[in-house]
Amino acid sequence: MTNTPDAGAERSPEIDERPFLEANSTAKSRYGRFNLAIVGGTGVGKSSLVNTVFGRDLAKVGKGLPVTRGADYFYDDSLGIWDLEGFEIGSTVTPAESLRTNLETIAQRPASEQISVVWYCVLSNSDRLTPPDIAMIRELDAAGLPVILVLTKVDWSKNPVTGKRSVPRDVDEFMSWLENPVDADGNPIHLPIQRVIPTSARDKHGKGTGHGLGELVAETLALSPEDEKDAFRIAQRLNLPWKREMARPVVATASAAAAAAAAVPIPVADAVALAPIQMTMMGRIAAIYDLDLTVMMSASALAQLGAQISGQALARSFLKLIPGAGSAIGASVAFALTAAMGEGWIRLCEGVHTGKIDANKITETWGAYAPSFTDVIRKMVGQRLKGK
Ligand SMILES: Nc1nc2c(ncn2[C@@H]2O[C@H](COP(=O)(O)OP(=O)(O)O)[C@@H](O)[C@H]2O)c(=O)[nH]1
Ligand SMILES: [Mg+2]
Repeated sequence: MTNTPDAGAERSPEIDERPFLEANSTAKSRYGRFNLAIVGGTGVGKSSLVNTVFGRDLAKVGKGLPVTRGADYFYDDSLGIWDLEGFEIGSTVTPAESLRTNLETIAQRPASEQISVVWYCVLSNSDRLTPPDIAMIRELDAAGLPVILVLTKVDWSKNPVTGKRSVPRDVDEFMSWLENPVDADGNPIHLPIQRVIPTSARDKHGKGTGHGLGELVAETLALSPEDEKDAFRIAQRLNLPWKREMARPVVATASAAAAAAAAVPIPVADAVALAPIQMTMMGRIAAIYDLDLTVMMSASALAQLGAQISGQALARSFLKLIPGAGSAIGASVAFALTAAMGEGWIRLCEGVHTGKIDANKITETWGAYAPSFTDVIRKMVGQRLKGK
């Protein structure tokens, strides 16, 4: 393994990237994959919705598996999409019968491919559900699947004074009908859906990020089985606070571990002793942000990054800030160093995740996050000195 020596360091620290890689793959397999089924006719906007919520076009970048007629499975590490066809022109079986057969086939697939939630997509400017729609929704319910009825391509209007967004009148009427569905004779219709959510994946000019999607992801999370919620939080790309909430405890755990490792103060020259703890933390956080850094960065780049963040030069510069710290890293400095590193790494991962930072430039960009460490350290040390 080669490292570029840090300026001012007597020897370049040897950082092992394996703890990062191991923690990353362990976290990935522990969180698993979230599987969504999406049903609806061609052109209703299914792909646009999936691409906006999950930030990727699985049909293009994922692996595909045409399982059976009318049921395609696209997947990557954290996300699986079952694309279930609505109607099939010229078919001898009804759409509901074909859907039931497909659901039976899916039930035979591995556990990692089982559907958690269904988005049943209907154009928002329809006036009601068709009998085949209703029959299909009943099939999904009979299979024990929670169904969100997603109204697509809503043409929102915005109140110029209040800025409040509202749906057109016809969509409003459709939504009222869905809340209390009745047939032409006024008899109630059994429609087993959990929620109706009006959405748009883009504005009418084909731009923007859409509306109603925050509610859609919140409801999808609420309906997901408990042990799949983290997988969904990871797979989706709209709600960053969810990811931050998952990442913070990882930082807390690593900081506590670093403090314990430095219970007997570590000489600065041995600051790399904390590196495995910090690399593990970084690997886990990268999994939460669904970043495949092992693909994006070479192992040596990863090791170099580790050297940058865990290196002696950095530890030494921190120690300079701390009056009377001497030349050894004690528990509280190790804690602060790791916590600050974790916060910086979270922000960096967010940047890559949202596309603001080029993944190929992480090693260079990281430096820009380092100054914020000194602020964090100063604050923490300030608190510690005050506490004495
Ligand atoms: N105005 C508007 N057009 C949309 C919206 N979502 C998708 N579209 C357009 O509708 C067409 C079909 O969308 P697509 O996602 O491919 O539908 P799919 O066949 O159900 O996967 C495309 O031309 C999209 O650009 C939306 O929310 N508003
Ligand atoms: Mg499509």
